[in-house]
Amino acid sequence: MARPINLCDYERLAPERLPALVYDYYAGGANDELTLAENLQAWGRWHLRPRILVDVADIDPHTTVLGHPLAMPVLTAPCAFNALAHPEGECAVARAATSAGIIQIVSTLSTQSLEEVAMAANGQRWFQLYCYRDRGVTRALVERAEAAGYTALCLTVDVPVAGQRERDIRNGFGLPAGMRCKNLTPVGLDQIELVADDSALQRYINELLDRHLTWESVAWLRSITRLQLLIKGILTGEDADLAIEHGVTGIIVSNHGGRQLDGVLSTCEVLPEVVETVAQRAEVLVDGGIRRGTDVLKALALGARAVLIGRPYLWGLAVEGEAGVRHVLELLHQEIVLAMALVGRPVVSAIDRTLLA
Ligand code: FNR
Ligand code: LAC
Repeated sequence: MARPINLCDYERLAPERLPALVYDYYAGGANDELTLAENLQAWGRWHLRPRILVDVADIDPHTTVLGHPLAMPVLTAPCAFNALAHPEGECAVARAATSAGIIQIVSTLSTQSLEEVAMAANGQRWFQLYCYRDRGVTRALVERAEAAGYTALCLTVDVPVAGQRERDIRNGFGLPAGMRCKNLTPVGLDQIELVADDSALQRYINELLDRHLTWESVAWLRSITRLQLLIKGILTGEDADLAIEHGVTGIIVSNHGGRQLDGVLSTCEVLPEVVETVAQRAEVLVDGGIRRGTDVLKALALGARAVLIGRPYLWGLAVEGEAGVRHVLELLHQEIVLAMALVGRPVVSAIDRTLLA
């Protein structure tokens, strides 16, 4: 294929660059992958209402999220094990996100340590937190993220137990020899060794992450850090309400890219309910199936402050390392600018519900 010209082109190229085990881990979802497919299709069900004869000579896709400037309303989602795509892993993503002027959210399960990623580029970054059963382990991760200059914590709440990812079970997914979850090296929990006919990641999550996690845990987390706190994985108005009661300033509507509970609604369909309940008391972000500039505009029109992209940057990383991630972000930027021009909304604040039919 010639040079990719959109995000899906990168996805089509990725299988040539990745072992099947890695491709399936990145691409796959839980069980029948119904929600995975829904996430992609749901954005296409909304249609745009363009305004005409608006001066679109200058298009400005800048915005802020929780007070942090963003060159466009996009962040990179926390995805585990970026080194499976390219040896420069999370550090390459850090450099690409910084040059694009956006925020990188670094996974607890990164293959380079949170300190190494922080040293790789001077942009803004947030830390995605998985709570280990051992609260001492969790607290140490939070303290390290603070010390390394991360400006917010995203607590992921949709993995009390691991989803059933059948591709990973069939493939026997785990990390190759020598690859570690470096953030956990100090406590000796950094290995996810291959096991035949089972997902070593599923075992790891089920053994080590805290399935007792409740709102009390959120209160505890709120009490041990001054960092801004977001919850990632909210899918109902009821839970959005509780999150705000617990001092959360950002809510990420997410179904983990269809990798946890198969059969939940697409995030596009859930977003309006959450936005309505939140009623401006917190900022709402969304991820899942965003592949086009018009998808980003639709998410904003439905009330999201910004979106996260997951798999598209992993495909860029797999195909061309840092340059691939940069290109993915440039392509999305160009598509956002073009879409804003064609719908006659030259600034982000002009994108509202009247854009959609
Ligand atoms: C993820 N996701 C994820 N989320 C999280 O909070 N911590 C993590 O470590 C991971 N790891 C991870 C690995 C891989 C390979 C994927 C594809 C996803 C979920 C991720 O942050 C995000 O919610 C989805 O990827 C968004 O959907 P799209 O953009 O991939 O469709
Ligand atoms: C995943 C976990 C690690 O989605 O969040 O693979």
